[in-house]
Amino acid sequence: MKLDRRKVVAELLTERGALVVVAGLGACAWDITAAGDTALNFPLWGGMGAAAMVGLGLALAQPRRPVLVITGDGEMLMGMSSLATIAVQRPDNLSIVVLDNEQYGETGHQATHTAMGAELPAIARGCGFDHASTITKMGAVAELRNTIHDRAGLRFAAIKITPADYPKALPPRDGAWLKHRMRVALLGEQAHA
Ligand SMILES: Cc1ncc(C[n+]2csc(CCOP(=O)(O)OP(=O)(O)O)c2C)c(N)n1
Ligand SMILES: [Mg+2]
Repeated sequence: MKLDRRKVVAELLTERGALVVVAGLGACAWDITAAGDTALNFPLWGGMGAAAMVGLGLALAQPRRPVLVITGDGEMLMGMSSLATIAVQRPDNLSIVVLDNEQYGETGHQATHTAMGAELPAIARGCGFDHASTITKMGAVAELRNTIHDRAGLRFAAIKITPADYPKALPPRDGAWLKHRMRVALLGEQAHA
């Protein structure tokens, strides 16, 4: 079954506590903002292909916090080689979730390679991820949310979603401001040093 992206993200971000969230550009950034903008959100406004690597940096810098990257299939395909680097670093507090609508939804619903046989979880597994799955049920999303918080190892999941568009929930737009907001939330006074 294909799931609803806003319900999936709301479930993943339930009682999120210390969870740090990076969102890939476009719809994923609007999704995490619709679930509630906080200082521990880092929505990318550009940098297509960079979301997983931003997540890796945060996970290595903040090893006691769970870090979750939520991105699109198009964005992940563009940054695919980052999966190899992440699997080599193997932070146990990082989870990468792809909201896979098999399209470049934001730019007009052009089909991506996941519509034509490319399997991102198989690619993640091939890079060395211990946990990589395809999710098609909300129950599995709830289980995934719990494992993310347990920091139970590096994991990858592709969640199959419908291609529905939602009204944009726009996060703050200034990247430097967003970065500083998160640094203050994570580091307190040290953020000014
Ligand atoms: C380098 C670069 N190429 C292309 C774009 C245009 N662009 C913005 S969002 C997007 C599609 C993203 O698709 P996906 O990650 O699958 O997210 P969806 O909208 O389907 O949820 C594209 C092609 C861009 N912003 N930057
Ligand atoms: Mg997509």
